[in-house]
Amino acid sequence: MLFPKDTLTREVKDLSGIWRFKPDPENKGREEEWYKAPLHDTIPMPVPASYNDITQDAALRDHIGDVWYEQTFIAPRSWSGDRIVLWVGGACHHAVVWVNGAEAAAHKGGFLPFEADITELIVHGQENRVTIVVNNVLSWQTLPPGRIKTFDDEKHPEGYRVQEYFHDFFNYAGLHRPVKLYRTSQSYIKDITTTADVQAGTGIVYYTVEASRPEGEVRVRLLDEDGITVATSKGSSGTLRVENARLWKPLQAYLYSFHAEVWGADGEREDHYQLQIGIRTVKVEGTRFLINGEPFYFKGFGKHEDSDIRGKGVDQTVNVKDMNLLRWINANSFRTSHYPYAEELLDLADREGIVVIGEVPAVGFTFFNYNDKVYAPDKANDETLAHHLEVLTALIARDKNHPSVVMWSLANEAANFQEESVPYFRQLADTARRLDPHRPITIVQWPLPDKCRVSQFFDVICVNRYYSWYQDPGALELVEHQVEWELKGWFRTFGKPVIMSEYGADAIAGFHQDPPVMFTEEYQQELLTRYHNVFDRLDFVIGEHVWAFADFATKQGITRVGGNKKGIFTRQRQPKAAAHMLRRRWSEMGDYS
Ligand code: GCB
Repeated sequence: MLFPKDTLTREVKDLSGIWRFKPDPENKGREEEWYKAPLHDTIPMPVPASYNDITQDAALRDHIGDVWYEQTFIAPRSWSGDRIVLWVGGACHHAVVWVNGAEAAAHKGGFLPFEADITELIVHGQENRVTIVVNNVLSWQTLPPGRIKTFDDEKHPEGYRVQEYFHDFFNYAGLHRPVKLYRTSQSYIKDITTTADVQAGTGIVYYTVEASRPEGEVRVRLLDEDGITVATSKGSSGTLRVENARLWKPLQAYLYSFHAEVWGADGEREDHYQLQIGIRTVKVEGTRFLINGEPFYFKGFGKHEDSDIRGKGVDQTVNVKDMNLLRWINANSFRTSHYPYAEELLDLADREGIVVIGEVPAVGFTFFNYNDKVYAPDKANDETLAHHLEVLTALIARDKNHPSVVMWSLANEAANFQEESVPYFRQLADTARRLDPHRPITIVQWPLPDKCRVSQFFDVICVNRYYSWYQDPGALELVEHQVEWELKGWFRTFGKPVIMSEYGADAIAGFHQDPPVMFTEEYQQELLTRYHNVFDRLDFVIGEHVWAFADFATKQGITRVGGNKKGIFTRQRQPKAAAHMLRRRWSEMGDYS
């Protein structure tokens, strides 16, 4: 599926803005067919945004179940005869879409787009109605997982229930990404796949263009940043050669425009689509992560899509600010913890040369108890695996052409110390390699190396660990000993390069104490510094991603005071003391290592 774009043949109408919104606390809307007629008693709701923090109503913030969105649009008369598609960038977590009362699409999974051909459902030159029901319930068969807990005791009112989930970030919900309408001709480009190689300075781009009408003639052009055509080709798959190619490099991005067109026998251009691509290679060799054959050291963060008021709603203002902060702090990378981020952010990362590890929303498949089986028929079962595979496939399909994305992360902190997880992750790893043989894969670890049963399937070991925080809280003097012991254990056991993909401490901006104590800015800075001392003496460590980029909202609980405060920036994107330390360190380390 291609991101909706204006091109020489396509036109996009963005339906973002204020939608009519109605919570459905009794979950009766589907049965009463609320989509059949305009919704009544609605409140205004911005799209894209999470609905949770928009009103003053705690019941809406903590709502479990369906909410309804409605918008009207005019399909221009000039579009009649064309193929009209409705694209939903992300509906957290399940959605059904109706157009003028007829079902157009149903989708499970909150972090990836879906679309529907609605050509037959709309009336041109008149108002059309789109209704979307969005449901936020998490179960063992969703990514991320969760479960509804109902109380059957006298202490709770009858029917009282809560949504439990096993990750800390708040379960924001709603239409988090734009909703767009676009038109193509009836003969159109369905998908484009590009991969690149470099041979003695010549850039080689292999491409495949999948057209809806196989007899259409496919023509392809590659333009440099000055708009000069550097290579052309014909046919639905082929090779483009670029002499003296400018490579896409970390923090020094160079993007070529890849243009694909489908032409009809009558000499008419039927469809045109363009992609920004980079010529670069990625490979793991021994203990090195090579980008264009040069060792790359990951400096950066685990992030979240999270900001005040809009929750997980895409906001390009926040996205550009975040990119600027990454450059300011001399970071070169981030992980899309713990779910695929909006493609709008990946476009910025492509442009800025920020390296990305793309993660599937498989977070929380663990209990911190070795004996409680997670990969079991009543929890993460065959249906869960099928969905996990489906989401992985959709993620690779969406992001495969982004030069910034260099590795796939298939899960965060799964119970892969359990024997039953082995076939589960073997299948996922095999699938990722088959779908994308060009990018390394990883899984982000929680168990210790001697307990992990799946790292043999992956190229890079990513480790999350919170010494002197969740373990031995306050004991900064233990950090170096423990980090070194563990990281050496990973290398000894699997012989693969290691990224510390999470480490950190909560710091409440403005809290100070020396000698450092937990929750102060001094403690956060001191803890990170001690981790760094270890990384600097271990050759097989190829990266450090601090947890987290910015403070973020969490579910309420006794370990969180107004959210997770492990951010190096506050939620409002202001630096804590550790930001200045990281900025110095990462500047001194240079661009690559
Ligand atoms: C983790 C998780 C991350 C949490 C973090 C924490 O291991 O991967 O999602 O936010 O710990 O701060 O507890």
